[in-house]
Amino acid sequence: MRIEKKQIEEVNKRDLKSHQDHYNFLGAQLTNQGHEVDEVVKKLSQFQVAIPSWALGAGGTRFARFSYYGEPSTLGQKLEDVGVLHALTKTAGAVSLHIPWDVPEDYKAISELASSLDITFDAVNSNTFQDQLNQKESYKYGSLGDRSSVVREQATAHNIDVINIGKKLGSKALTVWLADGASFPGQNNFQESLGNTESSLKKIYASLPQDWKMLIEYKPYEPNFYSTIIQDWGTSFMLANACGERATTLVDLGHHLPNTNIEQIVATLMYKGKLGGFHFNDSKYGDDDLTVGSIKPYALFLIFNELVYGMENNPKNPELSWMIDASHNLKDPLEDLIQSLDAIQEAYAKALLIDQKMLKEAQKDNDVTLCQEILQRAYRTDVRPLIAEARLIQGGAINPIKAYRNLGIRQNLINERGANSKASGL
Ligand code: LRH
Ligand code: MN
Repeated sequence: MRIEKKQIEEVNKRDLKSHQDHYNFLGAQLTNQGHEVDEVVKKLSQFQVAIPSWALGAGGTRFARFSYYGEPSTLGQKLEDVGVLHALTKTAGAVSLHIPWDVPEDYKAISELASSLDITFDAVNSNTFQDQLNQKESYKYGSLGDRSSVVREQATAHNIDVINIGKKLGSKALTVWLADGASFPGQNNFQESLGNTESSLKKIYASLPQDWKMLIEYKPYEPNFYSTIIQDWGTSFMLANACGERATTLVDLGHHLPNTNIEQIVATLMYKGKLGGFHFNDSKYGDDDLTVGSIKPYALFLIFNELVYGMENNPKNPELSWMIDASHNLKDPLEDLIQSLDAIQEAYAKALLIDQKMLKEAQKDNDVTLCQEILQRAYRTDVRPLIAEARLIQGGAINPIKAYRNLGIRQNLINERGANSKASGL
């Protein structure tokens, strides 16, 4: 399924006048406040987020999985769905593959399809948290950190295979997330597990092409429920430093214990030039993988405040990988991803409206009240006309959810693929 530009133009027609009124009104307001509105819109239009290939079908929990009809059952169909998201939002110009869930059968065909949809391949993800059919060694008790050198070698070899798959697709980054850990005290020797993990990561790093980066993702718990070897940003940061300059830390928003100050972690990693990228999602309790901005939109805004400051003041920090990592138990996966893309753009746009110079002044004067006023003036600005304009000037939809429904995309996918097609992934 492909969305043609003229289909979107048709849907936009009804909203064009009111959009222009809102945009002109907000533009005048922001210009009076000293903002370069065109600059903000340009930054929004250049901001591309990678869609996780494993989140284009219905997710599930250990209790149940309620299928969503017309799911993509091949990598080609997954790229088409990312193409639909990109055609409507113009901010989903990349996909992040998970191996072995998404090993291309025909690299040439997949690359041609991706470029015809104006999609690039962002980080590729290895998977040593599941056993594959006919796999020699099990990852039940660990992988890169396992006490058995045979298991570690198998897991290291898998990560190098993933790099080679990514190279054929033009990817420039490897994401390593390890489920490795223990569910009971005494099960593992912490130092032995950490040491094993460090030496395995170093071996993988040694195989990383010179123009690639390695993203080390941390997580406090699940599937292990007592300890996880790479449990927090500090452990990931330490391992990234042990590996080398192109090893960095990946922040998955759902991988933090309650009330963790994630924006401070972001600032700390950027200060040290070790922030590699994000897995955006939202959560109320654990790694809930909910729609971005659906639970804690202000926290996301504060994170983007640190990102905007860091992108301005930490030149040594590598270019960031912006990716979503979500799971859809109730919503149409494509609508859920559209809402996530919108929330990310909203947080970024609001953060771009923070008067950093005025904030610096107020901080210098310890004018705590004014500091909050400066942040919240930006946060309380309805930036939706800026995001719609950034989409519109690229041929996207003023209101993507409305366009998605008006164009009957889900029904078309069901007609094309049948109701019971099922996506690989989580
Ligand atoms: C682990 C994680 C990781 C992926 C997986 C799909 O919770 O966030 O990024 O490999 O989800
Ligand atoms: Mn993740």
